[in-house]
Amino acid sequence: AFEYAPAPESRAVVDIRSSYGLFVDGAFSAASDDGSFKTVNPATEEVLAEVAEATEADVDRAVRAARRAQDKVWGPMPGRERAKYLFRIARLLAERSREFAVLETLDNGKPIRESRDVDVPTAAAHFFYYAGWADKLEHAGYGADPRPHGVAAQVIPWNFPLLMLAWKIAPALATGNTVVLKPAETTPLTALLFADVLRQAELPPGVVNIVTGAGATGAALVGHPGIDKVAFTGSTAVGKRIAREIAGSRKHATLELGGKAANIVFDDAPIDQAVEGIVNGIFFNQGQVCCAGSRLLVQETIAEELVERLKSRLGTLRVGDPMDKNTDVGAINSSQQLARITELTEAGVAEGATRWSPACDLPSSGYWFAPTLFTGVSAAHRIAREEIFGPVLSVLTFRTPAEAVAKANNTPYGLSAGIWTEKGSRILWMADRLRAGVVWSNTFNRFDPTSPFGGYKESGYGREGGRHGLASYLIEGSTY
Ligand code: TXE
Repeated sequence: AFEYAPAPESRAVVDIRSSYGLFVDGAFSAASDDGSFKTVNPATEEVLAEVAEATEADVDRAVRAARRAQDKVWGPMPGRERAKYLFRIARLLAERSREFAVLETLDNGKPIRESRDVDVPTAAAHFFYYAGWADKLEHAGYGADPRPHGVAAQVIPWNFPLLMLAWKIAPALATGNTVVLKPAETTPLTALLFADVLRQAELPPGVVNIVTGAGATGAALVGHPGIDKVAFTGSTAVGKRIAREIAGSRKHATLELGGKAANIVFDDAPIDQAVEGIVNGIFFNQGQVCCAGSRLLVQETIAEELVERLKSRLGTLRVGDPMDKNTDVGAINSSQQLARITELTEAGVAEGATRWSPACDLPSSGYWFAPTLFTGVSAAHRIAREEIFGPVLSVLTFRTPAEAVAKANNTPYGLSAGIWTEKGSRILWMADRLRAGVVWSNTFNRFDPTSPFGGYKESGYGREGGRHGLASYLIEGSTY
């Protein structure tokens, strides 16, 4: 069901309306003050659509609808009935995957190959996976009849708009919660197409509500007294603000925040495979990935050779039109994000690191950043410490496994890490000592609905995915 002919030549594949409303209580409507904002194609700066900007009154209406639906319909519904809806949603996502892939690429700027092969199928896989849990919650490990929190506020970012929606909505619905979700302001369109899927699936009104808008809408939602549980993915700065705001309230929260992952390559690593893994680790989705392998830690003995190999591989990356199925690196999502990447890379040069990019012609309109490699990076440099969230790799070296661990852990973040070596015992030794929620070995950026994902330290708390992902939506499973 996930296969379809690639090469969607144009946006004719998906019907993009000129304006979109909020999705509340099963219907689309304008904002209470008729306010709206524009969403653009970051590859062209062309306006794709005008989208309603939810006010506090709209958020209130959405939370009330979610509460009614939880009390009257979704909460009392047996798990096996909820499962039917989730399976239906999963099937519809798979059937309409081409529309979703094209719309995601137009609104986000990511290569169509990624939205087609990763974002959309993995989103559908999450609904299939959690559909399977809905009637088996007694096996989740939280007692015979675990209870949902009630109404969940879910705020998501722009880097994986549909996939983050699936990570949030699927476990919430499987456990009997209802939802008010706010997509990011630069990528609202696949969430609104998803609302159409919900209507097709005949999900009862109010079970999922989608309020579009910027940070103020998110703040109104998270702060609403009718919310029982908050799930946030985004910047560490906003995550901390949310944690402060709900401290002392009855709300539970999970926060999935930034990262600065180390991708650690030992001298016995299968080098060709490692080069591909490093490239995938930092250039997948233009590096706009919380778990991106943005710090390459390479063993000193092979550093020179690996950097040379990386440079020649970077020279073959195709940067440009995200709708071209051969494109490897697409557009940066917004002008703000481009400005942030530019500022941090300029700081890298100013602080003394050596910058290198392959020759590539970037389109004249849209938001673009060439794949970039920094050598001569020290741990004190901003490019080694701060999340850049762009196609920028900083190379550092180490001599011993213990030094690799120390350098990898020398960050306020702790979301993910990668290890490349032929030695199984070394993988286990390292994984035990790395302060990261996810550790990949001889691969990177693999996502699977059965595996928990989440951070240590300033990367947040709580886990999404797998059986662990049910916990934060159940009273008996929640510790936060
Ligand atoms: O994030 P924000 P931004 C990192 C990445 C990036 C930086 C800034 O380093 O460069 O954050 O990105 C909503 N109350 N990540 O500014 O603002 C907002 O509308 C409630 C890593 O885009 O955190 C959007 O829906 N919600 C990250 C969502 O929060 C608020 C993914 C994320 O936006 C709010 C994204 C408020 N006060 C950025 N203010 C990851 N973990 O993957 C904003 N929002």
